[in-house]
Amino acid sequence: PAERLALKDRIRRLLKERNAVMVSHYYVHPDLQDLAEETGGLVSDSLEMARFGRDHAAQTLVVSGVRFMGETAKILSPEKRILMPDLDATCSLDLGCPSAEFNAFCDAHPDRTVVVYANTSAEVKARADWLVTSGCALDVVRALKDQGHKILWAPDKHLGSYIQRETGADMVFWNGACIVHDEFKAFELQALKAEHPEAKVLVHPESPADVVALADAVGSTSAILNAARTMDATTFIVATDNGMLHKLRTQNPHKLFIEAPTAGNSATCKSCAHCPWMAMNGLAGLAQVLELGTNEIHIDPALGLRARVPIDRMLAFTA
Ligand code: CIZ
Ligand code: SF4
Repeated sequence: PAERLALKDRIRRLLKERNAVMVSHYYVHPDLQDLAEETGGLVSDSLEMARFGRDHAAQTLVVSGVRFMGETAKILSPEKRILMPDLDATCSLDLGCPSAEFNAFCDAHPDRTVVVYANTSAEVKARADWLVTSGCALDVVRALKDQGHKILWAPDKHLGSYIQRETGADMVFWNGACIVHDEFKAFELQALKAEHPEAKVLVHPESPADVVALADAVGSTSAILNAARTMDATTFIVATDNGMLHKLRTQNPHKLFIEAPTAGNSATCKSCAHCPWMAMNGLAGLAQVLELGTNEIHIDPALGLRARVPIDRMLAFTA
């Protein structure tokens, strides 16, 4: 604990010395969330992290999250220095959607508008017409459908099929999944609900359809926070990365939050409700990065310009 406090002090001092501001995702360690907020930065989802990074005056931005979040920040602010605590922090959705195969998939469906999730590489974004996060995906797809578009969706199949069920849009899907949300189990969730009949169930739409079907509220991390604040209940079962519990509990100290069940006790569980890549972000790595200026994100400028088009569309749509 003494070491942790010393590291946090060092990070606060270094952020100031470097004129740097920090954004943290809801899924990283509570220490990194608290540091971002205490020092004038932001804790949020990837959409608001991107917007905040773009609009902040600081020329050095520290992104605690996973690789695509740092890349999006760099694409939006090529003149800024973007640092990350650990450059190996990636995402199963990004890894599962290599750009060569993705381009071939798009080539096979030339009549479709390409909508990709933020959790993708710069190369995949560069091929997209629209970028979305879970916070705005429903509204974007609904608007595209109303304008007569047919949609190619990548990479999260669960989020894509949820959006198709909600909007009735004509969609084809890339076959990707988030290893964290894919592990939530409907049968076990039903049993937990029976033990807590008064509880409301909050589910992130990267979860399988049978888990989404048991939800009282389905939505992005921001929507889950909003539901917990406003729903008339004191007990909630939460199906999203358990990093979210920190914000949920600090915003609602008198409410009870229970983690939704995963296949956590089976040998097949790869994540057990916490993203292994988000978990790579730590105080020691962050202090070192600020000290040495290492772990900078670089994006080829021409690629960045192309990848920026669908990101700007999303930011304008949600402004
Ligand atoms: O699961 C993720 O990585 C999420 C929720 C990203 C985001 O959009 O904030
Ligand atoms: Fe990717 Fe899932 Fe981790 Fe989010 S929680 S970064 S979607 S693997």
